[in-house]
Amino acid sequence: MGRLGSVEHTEERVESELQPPSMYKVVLNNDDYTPMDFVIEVLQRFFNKDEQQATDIMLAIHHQGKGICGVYSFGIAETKVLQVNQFAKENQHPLLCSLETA
Ligand code: TYC
Repeated sequence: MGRLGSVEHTEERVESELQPPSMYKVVLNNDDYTPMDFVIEVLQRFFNKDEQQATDIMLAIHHQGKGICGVYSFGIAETKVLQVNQFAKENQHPLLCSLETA
C-alpha cells in the first residue's frame, strides 16, 4: 500500500473510533430490599418481557449482581432509565437502573 492509501486507512479508523457508541445497554442492579415481584413487574412493564423471561432475568440479577434488560439507541435507553428509577422511587424501593455502552 502506498503512502496515501495508508493515510486514508488510518483516517477511516480514527474517524470510526471517534463516533459515540450507537447502542446502550439498560442494566438493573441487585440490592437487598427491592421485592422480587416488583423487579418482575418492572421488566414486564418497561422492557416488554413475559412473566417467564422477567423471572429469569430477575433471578440472574439477584445471583450475579446486575443484568441487562435490553439494548437501545441512546434516547430510548435514557428514557427507560429515567422511567424505571422514577417508578422505583414512587414505590419507595431502592432499585437502581443505569446505562452502559453496548
Ligand atoms: N435481591 C432482591 C431480594 O432478594 C431481589 C432483586 C432482584 C432486587 C433484582 C433488585 O435488580 C434486582 N428481594
